[in-house]
Amino acid sequence: MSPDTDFAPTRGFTGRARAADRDPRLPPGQYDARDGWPVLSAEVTPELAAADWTFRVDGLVASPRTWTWDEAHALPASEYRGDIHCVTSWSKFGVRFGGASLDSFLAAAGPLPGATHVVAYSHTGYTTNLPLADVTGGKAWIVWEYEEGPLPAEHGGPARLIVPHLYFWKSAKWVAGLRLLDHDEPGFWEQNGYHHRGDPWAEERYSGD
Ligand SMILES: Nc1nc2c(c(=O)[nH]1)N[C@H]1C(S)=C(S)[C@@H](COP(=O)(O)O)O[C@H]1N2
Ligand SMILES: [Mo]
Repeated sequence: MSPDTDFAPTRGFTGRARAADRDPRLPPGQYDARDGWPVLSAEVTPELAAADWTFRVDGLVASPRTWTWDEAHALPASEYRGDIHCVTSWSKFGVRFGGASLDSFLAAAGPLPGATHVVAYSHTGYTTNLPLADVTGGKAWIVWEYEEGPLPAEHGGPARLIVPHLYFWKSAKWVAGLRLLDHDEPGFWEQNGYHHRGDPWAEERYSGD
């Protein structure tokens, strides 16, 4: 029996007790996955060698560009240390991802003034939409390292997008590119009922939340 169910019926302080015990890093409705890292893919893990991986930025940009593995690694190194949250309700605290800031790629391509949204797409065909403001200003990365090693293939290696302040379905694995648009265009999960933005602190899980 959990401590909550032990005293909840008699004391009626359930909500308050839970709030006090709760790790402040945990958004509402989430649990701590601790050592586990669930694999969540609507797709089969592709056989994608680093040498064949490319990342493109196009759409509403001054100069559309494609980076190879080596070219991407020549950008200033940048890492994310912090938490991640999946809409299926697991969160992981204090993980490290290494790669390059998405800002470095975007600066080279030069977003045009009309660009408001992006669609991130994968080498496998997965898509997800994001407001441009959610992937600029140090909030998004293209990463190829997890902790101190290479990003495992089932978690998106050789390289994936991470946008850790939003639910993790926005973090396209095996990322192939980013298209800048002047409108919002729902991606794979968003067409299937997920929220367009996906802020875990606001519990934006499904469209209408
Ligand atoms: N290309 C691709 N990226 C994807 C997915 C996918 O099916 N294909 N699943 C998304 C979902 S729903 C989640 S929660 C995370 C899961 O990442 P993980 O498998 O590394 O935990 O990847 C996201 N990125
Ligand atoms: Mo997910």
